[in-house]
Amino acid sequence: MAEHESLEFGKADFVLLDNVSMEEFMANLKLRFEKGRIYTYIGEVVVSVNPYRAMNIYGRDTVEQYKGRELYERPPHLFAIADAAYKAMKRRNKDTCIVISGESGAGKTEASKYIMQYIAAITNPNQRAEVERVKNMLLKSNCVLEAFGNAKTNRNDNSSRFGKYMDINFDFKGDPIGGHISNYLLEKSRVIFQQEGERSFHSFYQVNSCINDGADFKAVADAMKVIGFTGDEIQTVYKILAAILHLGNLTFGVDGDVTLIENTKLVSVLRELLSTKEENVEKALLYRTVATGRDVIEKQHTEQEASYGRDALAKAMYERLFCWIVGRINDIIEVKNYDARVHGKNTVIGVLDIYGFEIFQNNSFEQFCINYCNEKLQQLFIQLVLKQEQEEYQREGIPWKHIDYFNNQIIVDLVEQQHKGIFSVLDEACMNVGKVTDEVFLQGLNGKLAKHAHYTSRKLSPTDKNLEFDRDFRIRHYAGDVVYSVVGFIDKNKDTLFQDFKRLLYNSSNTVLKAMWPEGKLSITEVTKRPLTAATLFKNSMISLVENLACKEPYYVRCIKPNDVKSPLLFEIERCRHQVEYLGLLENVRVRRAGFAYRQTYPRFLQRYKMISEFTWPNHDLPSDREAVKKLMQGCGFDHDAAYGKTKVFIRTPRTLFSLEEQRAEMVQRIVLFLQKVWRGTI
Ligand code: AOV
Ligand code: MG
Repeated sequence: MAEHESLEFGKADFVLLDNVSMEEFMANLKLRFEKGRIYTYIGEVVVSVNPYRAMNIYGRDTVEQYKGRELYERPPHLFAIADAAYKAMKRRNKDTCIVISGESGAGKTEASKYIMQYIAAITNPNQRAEVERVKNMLLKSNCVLEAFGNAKTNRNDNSSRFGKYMDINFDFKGDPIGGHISNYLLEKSRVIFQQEGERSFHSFYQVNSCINDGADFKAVADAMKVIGFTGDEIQTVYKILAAILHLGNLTFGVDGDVTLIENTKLVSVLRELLSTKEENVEKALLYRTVATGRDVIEKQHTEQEASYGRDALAKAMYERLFCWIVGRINDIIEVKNYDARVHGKNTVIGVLDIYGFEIFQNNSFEQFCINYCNEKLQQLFIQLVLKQEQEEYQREGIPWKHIDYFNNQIIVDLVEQQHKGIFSVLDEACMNVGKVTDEVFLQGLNGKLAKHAHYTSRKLSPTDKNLEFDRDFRIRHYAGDVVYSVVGFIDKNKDTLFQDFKRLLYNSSNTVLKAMWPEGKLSITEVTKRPLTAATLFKNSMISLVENLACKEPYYVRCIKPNDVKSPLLFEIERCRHQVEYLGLLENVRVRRAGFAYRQTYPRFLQRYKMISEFTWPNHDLPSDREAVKKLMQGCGFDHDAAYGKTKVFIRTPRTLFSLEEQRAEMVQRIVLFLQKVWRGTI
């Protein structure tokens, strides 16, 4: 429990509620929000409510208050979680990760930045120049990635349109020496289309330097310089942005049976920006090269195909640019010349900040992927916090009354299962030799999933008012129902980009641009492999992300959005209750409350604490380590706070562990003094 807060701010840890009920949970959350206490614990999980106003709780003085402290010594804060992850990494050599979840606009990205700031602030006490440089680059990379990967949506003015997982590497001293960023599926369709009230990626407005965005332009360009992008590289980045903007203005027409570009002046501009030949630009926009058997022919686009190609090019250029930026940052920040034999284990803290669950007026393939990603993270939370925990008590023979929770594995399967899952049906529809349309895909879904409790469609539920159109299908997600329109799924999944564009850009005399398109090197007859679909790529990347997180010691931040109008004053109780429900927070409290904060195998426990008890120091003569630990705990008066499993001792409250640690430190000190005396011969 955080002791330094008076009760007028409510309970600092939901575990301390008198009754674990939704009413009490919500009353506490609301009270704390209204008193400006935006963080509350559930054990080691931080629940955060977006304050929608600047809070004076992230400064140097606050950092000092949390540095090196135990979690429950100070009021709940992100810094305490960051410190706990850092300590686990440093003291126990554990790779850790901080998983930040919550719906769009709940405060994940802000939280991830504060966590990184905290880690930067508490490390490198010796001010080593190299470490300072790395820290600076890690912090600056956020600014660049946000400019290119975030956009205003109807849910959040600075919404992440890509998923980000950042590993920070530490040396044996606990100082950051590098990092690595993994990015997940950028919502590139935003380049060519935005829903009403939304914008494209921030970067476009920054090059155009319209209101407010001019200063950001300078900040981003400066950040790129600091990170180590060359002048040529930065210039190319802005040329590509300009080229994409011009592509957006390019229109096609027809003259007889010839497709042509209406505003040909733009072709010269594009040639200039992309350092290619003018005729090649025009040709790539109007024709595609196809191999028929041994022959290679040039086939003219219809007007519609040309427009499709133009849009695909704009999206692909932006996506490549984004991935290239991430790749360049990785080249620069990755750990070099680390020799584990000399430097000890290189450990990492991973920070995951991904796009949150979202429901828009119109939900398409992108929302489907984003929401699937949130299902995966919820499943990870369930596995690590609700399921494994309870299974371990049972395995160890600790008396335990099972706490029920909604397991969303069924929805994860609905999306990703082989053969039957939605992604499989989609891929199958894309491979169809005959007609490949969104409708065929929808028929496939209806055929395979008609009986699934979490799937329905207009065809299956014709009287359902929420399913307005024939193209609609609905998924009952863990966080709520979302109606998706099937329109565009096939195209977005196939993600076709004519080879001619790849060759065009590969043949650019701008070496930075050329490097983004290595496969343009292949001639038409050499391209044989069908590329993986967008859905398959995304699914694979999500599965490997979850595997990566699961092998680290996880820390959780669960973000809640208090209202939909970005108000610092409004705590919409129903809106919040819904989030508390689907995040499984009440179940989290129940498991935590009935459960144990700490566990350790008997031999390892003895190894660490045996010196604090006369029964176990230096060795015990009890029949088993289990008995010895029991005796030790009884002797210290902690027996009431412990349970003894088959192989492990479980300790309920962190405070007991803290006392054990204190006693151990005291004994170690005494033993050292004693040994020194022996050494000097004074005993
Ligand atoms: P998200 O990352 O969870 O949404 P953000 O972190 O971008 O949400 O937060 C949205 C906005 O809420 C920010 O731009 C701030 O204005 C405000 N905000 C959030 N946290 C704080 C805080 N601790 N203090 C002050 N203001 C805050 V999304 O990326 O859309 O899923 O996909
Ligand atoms: Mg975000």
